Amino acid sequence: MTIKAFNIIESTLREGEQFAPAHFTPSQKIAIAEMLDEFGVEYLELTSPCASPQSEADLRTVAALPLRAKVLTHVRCHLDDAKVAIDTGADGIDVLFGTSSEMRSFSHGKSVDQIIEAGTEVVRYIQSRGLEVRFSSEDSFRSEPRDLLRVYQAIDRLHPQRVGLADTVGIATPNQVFEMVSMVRKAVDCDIEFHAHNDTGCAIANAFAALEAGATHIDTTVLGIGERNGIVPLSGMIARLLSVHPELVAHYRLEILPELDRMVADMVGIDIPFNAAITGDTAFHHKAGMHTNAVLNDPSSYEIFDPARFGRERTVMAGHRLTGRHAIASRATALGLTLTDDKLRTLTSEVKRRADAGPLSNDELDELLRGSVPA
Ligand code: HCA
Ligand code: CU
Repeated sequence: MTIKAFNIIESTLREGEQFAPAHFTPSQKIAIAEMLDEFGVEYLELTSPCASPQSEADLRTVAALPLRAKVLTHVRCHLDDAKVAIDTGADGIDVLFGTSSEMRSFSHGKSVDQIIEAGTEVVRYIQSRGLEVRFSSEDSFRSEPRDLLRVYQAIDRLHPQRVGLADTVGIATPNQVFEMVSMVRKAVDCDIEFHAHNDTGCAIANAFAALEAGATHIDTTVLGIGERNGIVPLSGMIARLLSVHPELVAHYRLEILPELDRMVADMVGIDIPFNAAITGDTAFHHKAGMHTNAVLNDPSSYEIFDPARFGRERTVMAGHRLTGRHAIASRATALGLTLTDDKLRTLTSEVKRRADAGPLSNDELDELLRGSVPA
């Protein structure tokens, strides 16, 4: 199925709060909500107001901000929780019920019929109060497909905005996600949300497979922060889509992704991971001679995105033993030096020889290049 349109449910303020070192202050939550809104996400999901008094206060504060994004909160599928959430100012409520045998035996001990009964009661209540509602099954990929379908179809008859599938333990493969979402797509009329954990590094691939199978909403967090090693990172999901369906992400303010990732990394006290798509430190760094030569000729040889789209710059490293003549020539030109071909070859060999003991700093390289040309 071609991906037509999709919505981001940005859960840094809910799943992201479940990241081990995360503890957002009220003003940090406001800053995150505002920057995500500026970026253009369609939804913000916030921690349950039942979690703590400050969580409820923060939900009310964020819900009252003049944002374009809709504000959701996330609660257990209990009427008591839904009642607390209903008049916080949130636009919608995401409810969650465990359907796997693991959850049914070790967590809440309910049968499929009881899940349907409780889900129906809560969904109807939220609808009667005029809010958007989503019903999600926790641990969907260790649930019996038969049970899942029964639950989703019963809930779909109530016409909620969405049902959600959650790979809570990060066990699913892209093919499994594709199959499961395709099956649900055929069984329900409402929209489908997908939530992917990253325990095996498949979160982005799984979310993409879900979209290809007809999911309409994807959960992300900034940097992918969340329970254990987190979920789908916003920048990575954008990169995945941008590379194949640029029209689907053209309306987002892509250039603020580096600032967004940096801000949240600082708040939770981590670095932006080196391998983060788009925002990782080395995402637009080129090193080996073969790469630098080609990139200096035409950046698209080794870059699928123009770094300028994200306010970033390409860097070509030259002072190391994997360097090549083009990288050295380019640095020389930047210094205003003109080198003959012979000189360039000798200098490149010299850099490689010296750099066998360790990379040259920029100053060391520049000194070597300047020294090679008579003043
Ligand atoms: C959890 C809940 C959840 C919920 C996902 C959803 C999960 O912390 O266990 O509501 O879609 O991963 O199942 O984050
Ligand atoms: Cu989760």
